[in-house]
Amino acid sequence: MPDLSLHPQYPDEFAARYRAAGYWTDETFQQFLPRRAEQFPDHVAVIGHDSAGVQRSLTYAELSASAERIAGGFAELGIQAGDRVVLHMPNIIEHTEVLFGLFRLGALPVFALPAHRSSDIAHFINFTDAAAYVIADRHSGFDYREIARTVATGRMVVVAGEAAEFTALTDLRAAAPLAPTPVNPECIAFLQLSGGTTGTPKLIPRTHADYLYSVRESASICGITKDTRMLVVLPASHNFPMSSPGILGVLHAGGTVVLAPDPSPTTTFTLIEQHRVTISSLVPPLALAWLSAAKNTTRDLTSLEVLQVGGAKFTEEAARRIGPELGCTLQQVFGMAEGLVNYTRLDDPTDTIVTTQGRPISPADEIRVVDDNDNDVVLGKKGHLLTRGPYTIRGYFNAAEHNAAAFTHDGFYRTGDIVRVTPDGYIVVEGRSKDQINRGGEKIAPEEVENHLIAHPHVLDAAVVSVPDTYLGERTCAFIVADGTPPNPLVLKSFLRGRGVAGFKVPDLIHIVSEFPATGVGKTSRSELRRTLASTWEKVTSR
Ligand code: OOB
Repeated sequence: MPDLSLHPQYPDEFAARYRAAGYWTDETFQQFLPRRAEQFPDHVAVIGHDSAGVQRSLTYAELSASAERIAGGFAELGIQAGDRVVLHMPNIIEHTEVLFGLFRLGALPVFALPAHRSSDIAHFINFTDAAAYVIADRHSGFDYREIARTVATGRMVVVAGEAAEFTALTDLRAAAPLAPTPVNPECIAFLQLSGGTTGTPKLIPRTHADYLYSVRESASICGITKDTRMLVVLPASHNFPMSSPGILGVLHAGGTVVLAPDPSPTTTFTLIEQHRVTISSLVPPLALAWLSAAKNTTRDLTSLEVLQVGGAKFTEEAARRIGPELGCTLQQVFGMAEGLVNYTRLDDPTDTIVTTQGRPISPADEIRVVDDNDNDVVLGKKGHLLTRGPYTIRGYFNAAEHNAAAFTHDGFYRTGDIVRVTPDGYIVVEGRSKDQINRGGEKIAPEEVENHLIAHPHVLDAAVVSVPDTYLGERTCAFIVADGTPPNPLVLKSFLRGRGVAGFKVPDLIHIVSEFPATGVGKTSRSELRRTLASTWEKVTSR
C-alpha cells in the first residue's frame, strides 16, 4: 500500500490561516451528498443516460440512497476507506452514483478520462496500488472490459452494464447501506490527473477542505442556485466540469446536472432544449462547433444564460461571437487540476470577458509573474505564472524529484504558463513554457509519446512537437529518425494504439527525417530540439 503521506502537505501556519479565514471547513465529500439530500430531497440532482443508453434521472434523495448502497457494495468487496479506486467512466449517470458511493465509503477515486487507454490505466492502477477499477461496459464503440482484462488483473473490477467475468455494479446495489467511517477534512479526497510534462502523468492529491472551498466559491462566482441546470459536455472526471463550478458546484447549490452522452451539437442542443439548460462549459474547439451549428439549428437555446470556455486559450475573435450568436454570457475559465482557477465575472465589461482569462477565485490566491530567474517582472509584463493558495497543491503524489522542479522552495506551483496581469488583476495567458501540448484542451506530454514511439523497432529517435491549428489551437507532429527501413506513418499510429496509447496522444502528423537539426553545441536538450522542430514546421507550413 503506498504511503498516502507521500506528498508535501500545506505547512501548519498556512493551514491555520486558511482555517481561520473560513476557507477550510469541516465539511467532507462524505457528508456532502447526505446533507444536500436532507435539504433538497425531491429536487432532481442528475439526469443522464445509463450504461444501457436509457435516460434516467435521480433526485437528491435517490442519488444519496444509491450512493449509500454502492458504498455498502464496495465494502462487501473488501474495499475500505483510504483505498484508491480508478474511476474510468464516460458521462453516464452511474458515474455520479459511483463517485458519491466512493466518497461515502471514504475510498479515493482516481479520475481517469474516458479517452485513456490501457497504457495510462496500467500506470494509474499500479502507481496508486488501486484496489479496484470501475468502468462502463462499452461506450462510443469501445469495450472498456478489454482494458480490465489486460491491466487490472488481481484488482476488483466493477462494471456498469454487462459485467462479463467481472462484478456488476447492479450487484453492489444489493448491499446493505453502509455506516461510514468518518474521514478527516484535511486528508486526500481523490487523485486528479495532471496533463503532464514528463514520461508519465502525475497524480494530484486534493483534500476535502481545499477542493470544497474552490467548489463553494466557484458556485457563488458563477451564480449557481437550485434553479441552475448545467449541461456537462466535457468528461465528467475532468477538473473543469467536476468543480469549476461543475457537477460539484451545482450539487452544492441544489441544482440539476444533465450529463451529455456525447459532445456533438446535435445531442447537446437537444438536451439544452429538453431540459432548459442554463449553463454549460466547453473547451474552445467545442465552442467553435456550437457557434457553427447554432446558425442552422431549430433547437431552442434561449434558456442558456452562461457559457464557460476554458482549458485552452480562446481567441478574442471567437470570444466576441458567443454573446451575439448564442444569446448568453461568456465566462472564460483559466484553471488547472493542481488548483488555481480564474474566472471572468458574469458582470464584467465585455472587453474584459473577451480579452482576459479571468481573475483568481480567492483573495488568498497568491499570484507571481516572474522571469527566468524567478525575479518578479513589472506589473503588466509577460512572465512565468507561479501560484500558491488555499486550494493549490504543494506537491504531486509520490513524485519527490518532479516536485523539486515543479514547486519553488516556498511552495509556489510553477504553472508553466506565460501570462501577464492587467492593472485590475486579470490574467491574460500569452503562451507556455512547459513541455506540454494543449490539443484543444487535451494535454499531451511529448516525452510520453516519444517513449512509446522509440519502442518501435524501426524508430531510432522521435521528437513530438505542436503545430498550430485553427480549430484545435494545436495539433501534434512526431518527427522520426528511422532505424533501417522507415516505418509507415499509419503503421506507427496503429503501433501506438496497440500499446494502449490514448487516441488524443497519437500524433496527428508523422514526418520521417534523416536526422534532427542541430540546435547548439554539445548535448542538445530535448525541449530545445522540440522548439527547433516546431519552428521548422511553422516555416514549412507558412511557405
Ligand atoms: C484545465 O486543467 P488542466 O489541468 O487540464 O490543464 C491546465 C492547463 C493550464 O496550466 C494551462 O496551460 C491550460 O491548461 N489552460 C488554459 C486555459 N485553461 C487552462 N490556457 C489558456 N487559456 C485558458 N482559459 O484545463 C482546467 C481546470 C479547471 C478549469 C478550467 C480548466
